[in-house]
Amino acid sequence: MIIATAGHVDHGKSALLQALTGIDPMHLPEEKRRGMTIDIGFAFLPVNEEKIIAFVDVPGHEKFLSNMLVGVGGVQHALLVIACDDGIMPQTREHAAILKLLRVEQITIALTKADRVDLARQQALRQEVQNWQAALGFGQVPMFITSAHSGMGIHELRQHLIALPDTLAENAHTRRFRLAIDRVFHVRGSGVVVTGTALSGQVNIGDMLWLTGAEQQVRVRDLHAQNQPVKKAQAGQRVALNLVGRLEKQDITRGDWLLSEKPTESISRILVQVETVPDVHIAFRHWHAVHAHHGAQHASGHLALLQEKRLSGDIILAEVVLDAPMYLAEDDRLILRDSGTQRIVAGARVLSLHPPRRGKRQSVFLDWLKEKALHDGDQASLRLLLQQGHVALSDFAWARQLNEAGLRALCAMFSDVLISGDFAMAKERAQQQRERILEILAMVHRQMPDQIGVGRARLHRMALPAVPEALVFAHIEYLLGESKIVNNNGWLHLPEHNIALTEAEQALWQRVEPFFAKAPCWTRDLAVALSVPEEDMRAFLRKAARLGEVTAVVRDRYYLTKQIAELATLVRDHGCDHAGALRDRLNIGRKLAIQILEFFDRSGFTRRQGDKHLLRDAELFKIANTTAAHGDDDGIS
Ligand SMILES: Nc1nc2c(ncn2[C@@H]2O[C@H](COP(=O)(O)OP(=O)(O)O)[C@@H](O)[C@H]2O)c(=O)[nH]1
Ligand SMILES: [Mg+2]
Repeated sequence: MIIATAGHVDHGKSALLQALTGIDPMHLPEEKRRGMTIDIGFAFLPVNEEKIIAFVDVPGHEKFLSNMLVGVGGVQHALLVIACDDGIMPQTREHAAILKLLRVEQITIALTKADRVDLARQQALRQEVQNWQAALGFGQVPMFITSAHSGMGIHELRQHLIALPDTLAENAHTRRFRLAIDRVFHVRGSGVVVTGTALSGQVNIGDMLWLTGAEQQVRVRDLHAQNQPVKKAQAGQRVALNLVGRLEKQDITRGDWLLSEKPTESISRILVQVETVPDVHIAFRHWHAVHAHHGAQHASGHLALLQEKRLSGDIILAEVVLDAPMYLAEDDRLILRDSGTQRIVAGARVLSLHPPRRGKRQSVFLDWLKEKALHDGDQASLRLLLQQGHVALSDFAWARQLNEAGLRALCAMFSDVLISGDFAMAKERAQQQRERILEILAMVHRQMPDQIGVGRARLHRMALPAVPEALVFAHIEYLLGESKIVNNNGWLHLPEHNIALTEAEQALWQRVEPFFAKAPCWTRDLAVALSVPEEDMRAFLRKAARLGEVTAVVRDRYYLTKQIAELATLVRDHGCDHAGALRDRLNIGRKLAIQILEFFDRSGFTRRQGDKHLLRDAELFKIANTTAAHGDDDGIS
């Protein structure tokens, strides 16, 4: 557990920590000389074998507000310090606002320097502070009257802090590891050591992590948590990591992050809910130049308001456009400072890492975003995304920093959701999409009654072009399994759309098939050779084509469909992608080689570029297995 101090300068934060722990958190020579906290400091309180409380001491002086923000980033508890003689001062208000905006809900208030005032003043201040904090909406806040000099209240306060529950334990098992680096050292014999607050997940010796800034993979050689050597550290602890990589101390700075893995994209635009507190004077405007603080990191940027008037319930939706990437997850809290005055203007809760390119100010989207603002947690986030359509689970899990176990547990709570590979979608929507596939197939059959059906890639494009292919293919598999559709050599059709050869046609097929052994056949040649009227042969071959037995490379010139698959293999695997190569390989005429390649172009298997026919959809014409794909067959019958 980590507890950060907060409060106005000189109100006795550092002295209180020293009284509680016996450790002076001020470590810089300049701090000792000036008697004032400048940077964050640390003190540890061992409670028992398992439990050590880490204290982060922050500076109260307004000049060092950035350091204060680093200190309170990612902590669960705060100890707000107010001196009995001074009472509530500007940084008392500012720090309390920050804790509120960062959602540090569990706070304890210490009224310090009680030895300097009389009992009446202590009680009056207690009442004043009670009213003030209640107005801020902190709820039940335990309050202690203390003196670091006389020792008054120190024992009681210490016992209270020791008994505080650790709220991050579950998070350690369901989230990915994230640590905000606030200090970097070079340790002789060990190399680079970084320290920081672990926001989520857990880390073990030997783990590989992604180091932002230096942009490289690093290995954890050694670990300390709460100032003790450990094999494993987790969320809610102060962690020191000895890192192995191609790096020097100067490659790392405060504000860099250690992440479970390399982010797939860099985030510099986010949608947020702007949050305010009654105590802070807010005067932000559209495109307000701001400084955004998150963890130990900060970046400049602008606040773009998404609507003219505030939505009901005082929800303010905005886009934060950052000048440098930040490493954010949904529901993370940012503190926004005015770039000019440096004062806090607001907090921002991350609603989405992916602002849509268009339509983000349209009411449909704003209504959706507002709904998102009204709820939090993984379940609501997934539910709202499912409302919009399919969800790529890997992206979703990253945005919420869920690990595999966390994602699995979450998905298990959704009984009405279909999971297919990386995608999730509401079963109801999946059902609609499957019905759409069946409708499109029926339409195809109506429009092209002499075609056996369509290949699955084409069916995807016709029925649900905006849905990922993998998801549509999964629908098709499902429908095949339910016998709602039939697969004939890769051609998909409805069961009732069945065309079979008559007995006479089957007999004719026995005589026709051997002619294909050496070469493709023209309709007329087969008609002559077998003494069948040419029109009858043409009709017969078209029917055989619909059944998937033969395929025309040009009108009236057929290959066996399995021969086409072999030709496709030559192009796919042996690079016979120009007419000369194919001609030489097969020892055929140049004209036929061109016909074949042009057929492949039309099918969508290849794409012509100059003399070459480059592979476009390598999966086509793999008809060995039952759900093989077929390309477009336009223009040939
Ligand atoms: N009389 C009295 N003085 C205190 C007490 N706690 C702190 N001080 C003094 O107040 C000054 C500021 O204390 P410090 O802990 O540095 O305040 P911080 O800026 O909030 O960390 C120092 O001179 C302390 O000696 C206390 O309980 N009683
Ligand atoms: Mg101090």
